[in-house]
Amino acid sequence: MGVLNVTPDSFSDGGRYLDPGRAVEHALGMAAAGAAIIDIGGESTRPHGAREVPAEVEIERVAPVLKRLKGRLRVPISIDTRKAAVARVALEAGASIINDVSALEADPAMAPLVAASKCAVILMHMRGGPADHMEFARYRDVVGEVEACLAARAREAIRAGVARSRIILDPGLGFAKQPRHSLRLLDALPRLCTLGYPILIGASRKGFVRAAAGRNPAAIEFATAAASAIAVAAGAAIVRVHEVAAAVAAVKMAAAIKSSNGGG
Ligand code: PMM
Repeated sequence: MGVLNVTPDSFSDGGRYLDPGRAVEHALGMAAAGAAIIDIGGESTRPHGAREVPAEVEIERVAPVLKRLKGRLRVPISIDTRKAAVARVALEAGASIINDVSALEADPAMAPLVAASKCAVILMHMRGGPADHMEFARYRDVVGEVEACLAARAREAIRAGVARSRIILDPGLGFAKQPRHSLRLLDALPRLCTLGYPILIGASRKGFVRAAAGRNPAAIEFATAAASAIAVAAGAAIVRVHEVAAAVAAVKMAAAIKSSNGGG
């Protein structure tokens, strides 16, 4: 999954793709580089004080990009939003996945919309909101608590009418997580996979990657690719990244090693 942040203030690429022409070019470039999904977001959810934006502003940012991508992108589009009004516009404009970092909790209109539209949905684990989640980064058993919360959010979505087969779960690395929590969750990925849903991992350029690999931009990309390979080897179905070419190579390597089983 290639990330397209149409925002002025996202963590690593804020402001780069606010111009719809540049955003479209970047989406097409990521698809050409092998992205299987393009995730478009109009609200920054970076740690430490992301600003909340009204639905109209998010729509103003993402709608022109979706409109220009229509008929030009061969891969599914996911919309990274917590707001039903934004999701509705995106679905009408061709998106087929809703990536909700609040796991359908932020907007009561979201679950009925997902249920009625038959799109896929990504339910991500977070505590608090994008502006204050780091205040809640305290756990006794981070893996057990995240696992229980994701299972509960999935049950809630199913109760609201969302088909089980359309649900993807995400432990939300970096969201209400200290670096050690994100690392622990990545290490425990096989256990999260036993929940029985496809798992998405978003490690790209996050603080825990920087903490492990240093702040050099090249080192951050190499470490992100390593995290993507390890995530896929441990069972992740989707990795959400900014640098698609590196992730595709890393994922292909992990898949090749996995499929060698039985090769003699
Ligand atoms: N991370 C960010 C934004 N949206 N969505 C999902 N499902 N999982 C993530 O890990 C995730 C996300 C923040 O990263 P960015 O600001 O660099 O896009």
